[in-house]
Amino acid sequence: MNSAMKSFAARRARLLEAIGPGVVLVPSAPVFPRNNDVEHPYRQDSDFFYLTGFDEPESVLVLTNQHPEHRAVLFVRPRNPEREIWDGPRLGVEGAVAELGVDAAFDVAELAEKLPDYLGDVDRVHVRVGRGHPFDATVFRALDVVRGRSRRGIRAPTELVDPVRSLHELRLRKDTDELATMRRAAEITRDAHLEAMRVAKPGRREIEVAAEMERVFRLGGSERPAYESIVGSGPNATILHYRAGKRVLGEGELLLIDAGCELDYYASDVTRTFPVSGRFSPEQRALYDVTLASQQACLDATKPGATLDALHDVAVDVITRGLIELGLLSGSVAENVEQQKYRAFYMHRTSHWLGMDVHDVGLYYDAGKPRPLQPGFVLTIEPGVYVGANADVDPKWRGIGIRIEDDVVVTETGHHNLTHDIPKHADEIERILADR
Ligand SMILES: [Mn+2]
Repeated sequence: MNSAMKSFAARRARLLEAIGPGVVLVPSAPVFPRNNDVEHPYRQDSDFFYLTGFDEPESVLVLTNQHPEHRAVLFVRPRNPEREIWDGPRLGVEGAVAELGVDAAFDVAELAEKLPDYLGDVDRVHVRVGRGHPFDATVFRALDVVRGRSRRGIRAPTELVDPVRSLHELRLRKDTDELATMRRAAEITRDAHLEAMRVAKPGRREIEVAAEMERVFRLGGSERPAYESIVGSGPNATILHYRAGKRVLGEGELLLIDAGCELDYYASDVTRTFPVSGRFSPEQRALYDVTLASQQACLDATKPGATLDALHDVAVDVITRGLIELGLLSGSVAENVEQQKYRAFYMHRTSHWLGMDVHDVGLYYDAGKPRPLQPGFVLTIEPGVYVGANADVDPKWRGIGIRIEDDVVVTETGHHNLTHDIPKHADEIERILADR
């Protein structure tokens, strides 16, 4: 086995050890039709890739502690010279064993027939159902086949267990190889944001800026953006899930860019906001500095033992104070926080897990309590301030949207900011924009 194969095999072994007696079933991502004869670009399911390193569709991984010979079994598309002319090479059944290091592989056409054999006399099946994946129906049918064998003395599974406490717990803690990939993803994303600052001048369209960034992603080795890039100019910056449209960047406006590349199945997720004409207006600068101060306060508080709820409270506190000082909110900090008045301007959470999925897997709460951060967790810190076009404030503040987002690894002693070298201080941004 080469080193990549070994690391995937080690993950499978760790998962089997974590679950105890039982079987894990993980299907590949479905293929999604886009329109007539066209499919959406295929992207393997993160759980499946995490355990196999295999990017072909129509595959299923079976991991078992309860089979006499097999631990890891893959069902895959068989070799097919005719189809491979159209769709490209397939690893095939023999290739899956040789290249992926599993104990056995079968034609996926045999899945319905063979799957029940792996579920007999097994109590617990770890599988994520209920998300509309066609594999759900295959699992349910297989369970029913096993139940039909009860008269032969074969026991059918009685528990379906969501893998969030086993597989997703492993994924939540990034190892050194994963962190190295995330560091490289962050570097490509840094280069793309710097390119955006160079090209985003009044007169360019949002979508052109997105295209320039995605060019940097691909030239840097990234397969794809980690999510649809958000490039929102002027009032579009206050629309949280705006994408990138044909709007032309206007003099004096801010541009909010939330974009990150995916590299080798790991995401980066970064937001920067800057003035397209090169200088912040006094109102833009005031709200920008409030947002940056809240982000810095959150970073300072990021260490083992802290919780995402506590970080969010820090962000809310700094933003609320700032907005009171500037006159967008009135009254005391305590009453604004308690009555959630800040939500008129800051309506989303401050952090999410980051990893193979941009909103990565892993529990946020355990037994009702926000879970303490541990070394190896990776999260975003992304406070923002958004003053809608109709906000009940002095009109000079309206239409300003700001978010600042970094990707942070929790370390033994504190944290490491993977995206620390993407400029975010207002003076530094203005210097860079003056040089273009
Ligand atoms: Mn994010």
